[in-house]
Amino acid sequence: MIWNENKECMSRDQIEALQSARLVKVVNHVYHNVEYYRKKMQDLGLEPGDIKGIEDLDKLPYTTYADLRDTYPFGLAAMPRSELVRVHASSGTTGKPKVAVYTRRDIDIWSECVARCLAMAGLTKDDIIQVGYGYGLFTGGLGAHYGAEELGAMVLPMSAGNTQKLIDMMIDCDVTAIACTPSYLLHVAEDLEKMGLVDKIKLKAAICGAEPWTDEMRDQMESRLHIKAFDIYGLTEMMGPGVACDCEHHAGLHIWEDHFLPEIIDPNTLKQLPKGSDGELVLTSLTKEGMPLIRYRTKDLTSIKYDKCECGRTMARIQRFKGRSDDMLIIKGVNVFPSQVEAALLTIEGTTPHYMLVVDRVDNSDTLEVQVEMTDAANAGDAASKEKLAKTIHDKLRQAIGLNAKISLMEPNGLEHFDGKSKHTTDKRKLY
Ligand code: DLL
Repeated sequence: MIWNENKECMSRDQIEALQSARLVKVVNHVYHNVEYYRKKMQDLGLEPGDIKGIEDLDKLPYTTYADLRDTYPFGLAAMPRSELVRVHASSGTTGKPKVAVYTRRDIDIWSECVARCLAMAGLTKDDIIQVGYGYGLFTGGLGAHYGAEELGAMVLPMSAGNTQKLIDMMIDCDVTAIACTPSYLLHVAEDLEKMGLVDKIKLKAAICGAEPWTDEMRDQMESRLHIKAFDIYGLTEMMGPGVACDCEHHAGLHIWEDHFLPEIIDPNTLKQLPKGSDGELVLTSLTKEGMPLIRYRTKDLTSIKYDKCECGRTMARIQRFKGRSDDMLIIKGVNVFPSQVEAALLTIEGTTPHYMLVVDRVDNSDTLEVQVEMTDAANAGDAASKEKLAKTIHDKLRQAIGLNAKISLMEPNGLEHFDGKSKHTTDKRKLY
């Protein structure tokens, strides 16, 4: 089912006319209400009147994580505090998270975007949807929740973590759809199989995202749980889940172009690339009031297809993600930057800045091992002092990144040292 046919099936001319009108409006909005943007534009000698439509997009400055960090927490808010009704956040490269703020209308638009995605997965008001994304500052839980309510479905706000309860409720309440990370769904599948309960579930669809996943993972979910699995994309800075989602043809993720204006740029030259090229996805908020972002560099590497999809929707499709242009890892759905680990290690006596994050997936669950070189003094200590050091590192990292890592203490020079740009991650999961 198409949730909003008037918008999702517009002709390319209509889409571009709407985008141009909305771009002019949002540029005026940020110029007049966000000092940071006004200054950025003035530094380039730009005035709002210079932007007449999407053909002028590349005159505008980019926005990056650094801009969010410099203005943390509310420096990019474009509405008075009294109009802002919600805050969400996600990890940044160092201590400060990326914060997003929303007006009531922003939440309504977000809900519609997610409702469109759920409808694309074949769901209606008759469905019973379990939300297994985390509720809280993370956008996954509340984003999927509001979208499911907008659809009119019945929502079970489970959050992530208690798999036994999720399975019990899934069976007792005849749950027909689940929204959670793809790795968590495979974990649920495994538990259902172990308990011999796969035949007892009524699940027909899963809406999975927040981390990269593969076609092979989709095949596994579909064959083991007898469901259809859909890919949903989004990021806190732009809104949360529901920026894009794939339809039953799985030919890319339809991006809601009436709310987000996509471009692909070369992450090295920062030049806009022709349609269809591979590069970094850059998004401009077209309708957000609370904190619209202009040309936000997502760091996600992909390409975009603009031809009409067999499903009838005309909205462009983001192709399979090919990686990121920074070193962010997504572990158990949590965004982790090596720099966060490094900052934590620097505060612990006995460690050096030589470390490696080794990520793997064992029994469908992500694992993180942090290998850390000790100083000579720490290395000379006895087993008890090393155990204490490993525990201190574990606890500090848990505080810094919210994950339990296995800590492997290495002897001095036990890890490779780099002359040029150092490499701090080894990802064995092959997700891209
Ligand atoms: O992960 C929002 C979300 C929640 C999306 C629930 C889908 C479902 P952040 O925590 O800000 O927001 O992380 C955003 O996660 O830039 C991508 O690198 C990655 N990501 C999100 N969805 C997908 C996906 C949420 N479907 C970052 N495929 C993004 C690949 C994804 N990567």
